[in-house]
Amino acid sequence: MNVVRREIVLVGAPVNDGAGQKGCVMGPDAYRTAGLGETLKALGHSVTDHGNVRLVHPGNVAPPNPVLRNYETYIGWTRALHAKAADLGSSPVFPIYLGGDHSMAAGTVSGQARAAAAQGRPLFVLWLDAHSDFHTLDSTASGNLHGTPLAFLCGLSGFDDLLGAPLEHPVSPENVEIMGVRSVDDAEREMLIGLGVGVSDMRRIDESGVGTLLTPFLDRVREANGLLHVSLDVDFLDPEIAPAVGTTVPGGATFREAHLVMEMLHDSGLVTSLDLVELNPFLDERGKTARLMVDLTGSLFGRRVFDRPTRSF
Ligand code: 4U7
Ligand code: MN
Ligand code: MN
Ligand code: MN
Repeated sequence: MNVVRREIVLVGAPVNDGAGQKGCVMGPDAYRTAGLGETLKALGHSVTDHGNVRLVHPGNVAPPNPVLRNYETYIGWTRALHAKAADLGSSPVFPIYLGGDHSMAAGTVSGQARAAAAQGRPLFVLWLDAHSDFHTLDSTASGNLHGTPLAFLCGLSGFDDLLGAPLEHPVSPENVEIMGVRSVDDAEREMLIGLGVGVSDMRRIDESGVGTLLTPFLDRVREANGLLHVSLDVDFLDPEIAPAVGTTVPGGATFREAHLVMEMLHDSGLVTSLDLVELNPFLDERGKTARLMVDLTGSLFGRRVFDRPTRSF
């Protein structure tokens, strides 16, 4: 098989407190149970499971906005995952962060961005999600912190508590592409437009096709010699095929659209780290969503029907 053998490291991030509904804490073990490691090994990769990262509680920090829920654990997880990701990002391994709700990406992506900067390479981020997760700590109305990580990562202000200092290596908003969006709050929309974040909403996907929208972004990553982090929120997928998520929005990516994204990402050879987030196994139907997420990861790591044409004419 024509796959580049990767050294994959699995990192559990049992982050639960950023979402409104409990249950993402079980995500890492659901991926292990669904055979993520075995699937990747069967594709010819080496897989090491580093177990779960542990939360280090930061002590008392007053939330800047009374609506915020579980602010201190957001800080604790961000710091712990930032340190882990900065470490893994400086070695040749491919980390897969098993969530956990999407607030964990504040740590994983900022750590990968630090490691990228140390190599003098820009980090690009592909955010596959029904939502844009672009609230600041001021603008969020729900107070659910899984709606804020991308704003933090792009360097918006007000997040200095997370790492205890201003973010040193923000991701350039122009290097972010959000795909699959169909639920954006007004405050987020203004900030996304103001900063020039790339957004391919579901309507654009319907009109142009997901492949046509993904190609120019991948070309830019390649031209910039960038590293590419993919953050895959379960709710990117249509809830009919992926019910195990607390924040379902109808009209999501189909089975084939999602696989095509993963297959194109594989063929690009550009992806260097991955988050699998927002799986809530408590809401799943006999492991259906966990298995789909594992299969999608398989496509990202080279699974295909044919690895060469069946004939030459
Ligand atoms: B997820 C929301 F209001 N925007 O802020 C909010 F619609 O990581 C949803 O993408 C956030 O699942 C969803 O609570 C965060 C809401
Ligand atoms: Mn999300
Ligand atoms: Mn979402
Ligand atoms: Mn969600």
